[in-house]
Order: sequence, then C-alpha cells, then structure tokens
Amino acid sequence: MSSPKIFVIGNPLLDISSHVDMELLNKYELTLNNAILAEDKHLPLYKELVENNKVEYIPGGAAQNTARVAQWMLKDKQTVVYSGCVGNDENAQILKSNTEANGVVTKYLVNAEKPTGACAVLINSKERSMCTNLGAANEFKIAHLETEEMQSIIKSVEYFYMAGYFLTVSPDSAQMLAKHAADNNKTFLYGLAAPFLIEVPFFFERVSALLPYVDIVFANENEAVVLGRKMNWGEDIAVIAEKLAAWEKVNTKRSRTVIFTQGPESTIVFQDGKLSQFKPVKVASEEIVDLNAAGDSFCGGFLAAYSQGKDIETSVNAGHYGAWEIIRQNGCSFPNKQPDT
Ligand code: 26A
Repeated sequence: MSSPKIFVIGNPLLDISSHVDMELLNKYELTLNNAILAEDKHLPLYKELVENNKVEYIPGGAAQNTARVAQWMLKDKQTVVYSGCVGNDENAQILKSNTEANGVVTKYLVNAEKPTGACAVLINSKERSMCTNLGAANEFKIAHLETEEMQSIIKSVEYFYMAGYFLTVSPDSAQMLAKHAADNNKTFLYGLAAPFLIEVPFFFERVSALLPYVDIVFANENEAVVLGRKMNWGEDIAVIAEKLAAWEKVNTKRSRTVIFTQGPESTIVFQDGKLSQFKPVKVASEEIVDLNAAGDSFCGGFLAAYSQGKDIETSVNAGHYGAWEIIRQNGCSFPNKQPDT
C-alpha cells in the first residue's frame, strides 16, 4: 500500500434509506435533521421500514463517509485508513467492499457476536432523520489500536479525523489518538456530529475532554448554536466560532480553526483571530437527491485538500465540491466519474 496519511475512526454502519411519510417519523417520535441512538421503543422501526417501504442499503457511518469522500478525491489511493468495529456478516462485506472500492484501506475490528450496525435514514422532502442501532460498532475496543500493525499506521499518518458519534463508543480510543496527535504536532480534525452529543451531559463530558486536543472543528449551524447555548456563548455563530477557536488547547504550536457550514449559505471560518466566509456553489433544488452525508462529504473534501498542504480557502472550496457531488446522489454514493479537482 502507499504510505498512509490520514487515519479515520468511527462507527461503520449500513444505512437503510427510505423516503417516508411524516406519519412514520411521528409514530417513532423522530424529528427531521436529527440523528439519535435507537432506544428500545425504536427497535420495531427497522422491520417495519423494510416490510412497508422501498428501502435502499447504502454504506454509511458519518466518519466512514468522510473517509470515502476524502479518498475518492485524492489521486494517491490507499492513503486513507479507516477503522471501526463490524460484525461477521454480509453487511460487513458490503461495507468493506464499497469502502475499499474508493481506495480506502479498512482495518476493521470484527466482533462475531453482534450484527454490523445499521442506521435507519428516513427521508422526507430531502431532509432526513436518522436512528442508529450500533450493534457491533459499539464493541470497538482500544486494544485494537494497541496492536503492532495499528500502532505502526498511527505513527506514520499526519492527520486524524473523527466525528463526535464515536465518543458514544470508545472515548479512550479517541483520547489516545488525540493525545498522539498533540504530542507529535499532527493535525486532529473533529466533527461535532449531532446535538445529542452536546445536550446530554454524559456525552458532553467526553466532548469537553476531547476538544482541547482538536485542531480543526467542523459543525453545521444547528450544532454550532446548540454548543453556543451549552457554553453560554449565545446564539450568534460568528461569536461561537471565535470563542471555540480561543477555547482551551493542549498543542499550542497550532491555533484552533473552527469551520461552520450553513447548507447553501456561506461557510464561516474562524482562524488566527480572523473571520472569513466562503460561499458554496449553488445546487438547483431539483438536482438535490438527498442531503444525507452533506456534512460528512464536506469534511471529506476538506480533508483531501488540506492533507495536501492546501490553504483554508482552497480546502473549504474542496469541501463544498465534495458536498455538491454527494447531495446529487442517493446517500453517500459517488457519481460514476473521477472528481473534477
Ligand atoms: C452513534 N450514531 C448515532 C452514529 C450515527 C452515524 N454515524 C455514526 N454514529 N448516526 C447516523 N450516522 C451516519 O451519519 C451519516 C450521515 O451524516 C449515518 O450512517 C449516515 O450515513
């Protein structure tokens, strides 16, 4: 394999995606533009979805989407390594073959006791609600990162990416990678991922413990406001970006950069005491298939450019391009062509 450059860790999930009526969301008390962990009351949803609706099975998992988009946009393949825990089943094979088809090196931990994780993606008017049953993804253990093979990969990469979701599973693994990045002046990139990680104190403790190690934070405007409220920074996302950039940081050799996307509106970036705004290319509404994985693919495009030493503006534009391609497809799937960059 080429020398790995980027290490991504997360919950490998198979998305069960379906266009549904609001009735189904209401029945399971699910809201659009949200992602939650399934509780017992949600478990019948998966069977009901498959039995009563036309569903599509699409590889998912927020960070795995980011890894796939980053590698799709990078010319040198096998430079992105992805890890997480899957079951020993057919769904794991689907995830592995799709992710490797994009050139990503997969280093899954396999847990034969649990099924590969699944995410019900309920789409209504292009917006979506996600309900995740983690299954095997929840069984990731730090010991997997302590093997000689994984340690050698971790030592050789320069960039780490994680979405907040993984903090529900193995916060000690996240801490280990983040500390390695800080100790070696490598870049640790992190997506806030979903409101529940900020709102639920049990999870926010883990987020707060990780943030001091984070060099680049991504969020959408909704997550940014939830964070602003939690930290008593108000609801103005420019102010929240500035406060977050200045918040406690372990590796002082790098300042923290904060990047907030706002759907079709300008992405705001706070870096080195300065606020900048970058407008995404407009996507005609009739071209949008679904907005699932828009944020993940923004991070993937950004990571591809940034890991090649590009400046923030070029990297943000690469993020916009990644999202532009993916929202015109079903879920996180790729147009049948090479990227335009
Ligand atoms: C722990 N949770 C809730 C999750 C997720 C998740 N990925 C990891 N952990 N809930 C939803 N997703 C993924 O988010 C992508 C869209 O941004 C879905 O699998 C979907 O592909």
